[in-house]
Amino acid sequence: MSRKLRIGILCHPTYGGSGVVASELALSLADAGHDVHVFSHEVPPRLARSPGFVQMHRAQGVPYPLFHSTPHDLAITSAILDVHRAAGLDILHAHYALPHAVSAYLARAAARSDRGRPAPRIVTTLHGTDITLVGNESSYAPLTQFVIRESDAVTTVSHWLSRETRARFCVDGGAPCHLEVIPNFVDTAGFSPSALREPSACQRADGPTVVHVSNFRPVKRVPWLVRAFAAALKGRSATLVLVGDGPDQLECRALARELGIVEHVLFLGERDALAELLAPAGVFALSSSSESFGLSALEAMSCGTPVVATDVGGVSEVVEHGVTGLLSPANDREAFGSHLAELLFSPDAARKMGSAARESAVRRFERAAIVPRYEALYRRVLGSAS
Ligand code: GMT
Repeated sequence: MSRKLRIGILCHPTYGGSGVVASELALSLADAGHDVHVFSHEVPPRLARSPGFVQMHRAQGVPYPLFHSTPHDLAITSAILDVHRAAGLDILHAHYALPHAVSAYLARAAARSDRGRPAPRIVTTLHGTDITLVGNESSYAPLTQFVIRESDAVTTVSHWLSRETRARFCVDGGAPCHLEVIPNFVDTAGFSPSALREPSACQRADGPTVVHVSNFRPVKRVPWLVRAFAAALKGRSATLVLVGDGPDQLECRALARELGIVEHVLFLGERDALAELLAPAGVFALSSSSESFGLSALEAMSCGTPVVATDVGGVSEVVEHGVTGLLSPANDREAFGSHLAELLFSPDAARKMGSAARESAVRRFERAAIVPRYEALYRRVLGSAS
């Protein structure tokens, strides 16, 4: 039998996206019998709500007058070293290039100079804006490129993100980039059409519902979605259920008032009961200007809810146009609104696509099929000894 691994997972404690992938992976690896430690400056919400056998290291650092801001990434490096010296870590899995791949790189360098236990190997998973926005910013690009090349293995969550990474960071003839695509995954038992365990806002709402879940950052274009939804209504009864919070939330509230659709838009804020909100929804909407994968769309599909989305980034690797949802060009708000109306007001078509969406989530993105690919990658970078 293969020996159990000691794995450190570094992540942002985000409510969605990379924080969810990292937490679900940590919990799944612990279930498989590995020793798993999560390093972050807060407990990621998806981990917080689980009783799973994962050790959490909350590393925030200490403010000091000389520091412009508190360097929590250095505190994470120190916490990793502490665990490594006491118990040994085989793998450091950094989610989102900056700052985590840098923290992992420093910890590996320090562990090498310790000359005690073998230093851990680094696996970096790129999620999206760590390449397209943050990594592309000139103040961070050279460091992003360095850590990609210094990682023992790098994964991307979609083929699209792999191509973007190659085009931006692997073109100058330096050390080769070893990129592997491992798509995001979903727990299809938890996110299921029968997830409704308690009454949900989607059932109380007026008419069929469109659900959107995000952090309301500009890249998600929630105000654009509110406008598209208003156009789809045409005097009919339906509700847009907005889950999550972030910078554009106030603008969306003002816009709903301006467009005269306040009665048709619900703001639920951040919620843990996502499956319960997604399962009874008529449609899930993803209106981003860029999206490397679209994990929230996959969670909706797994609940049997069809998706209306913009055809950007890696979204078409998740949602199949005309089968599991409807895609439109990023700037075609009219088409997006028509797609919303088509699924909201033709329940038979929506149900058919919802069933296909569930089938696709189970067949292509089931957690039990994807997590072993990370385990196999860890063992590969550790060499045959493990
Ligand atoms: O890159 C981000 O915007 C943040 C990131 C996150 O940490 O929430 O989201 C990205 O990673 C998710 C998980 O892999 C993907 O499902 C999202 O598509 C991706 N977001 C973008 O590309 C905008």
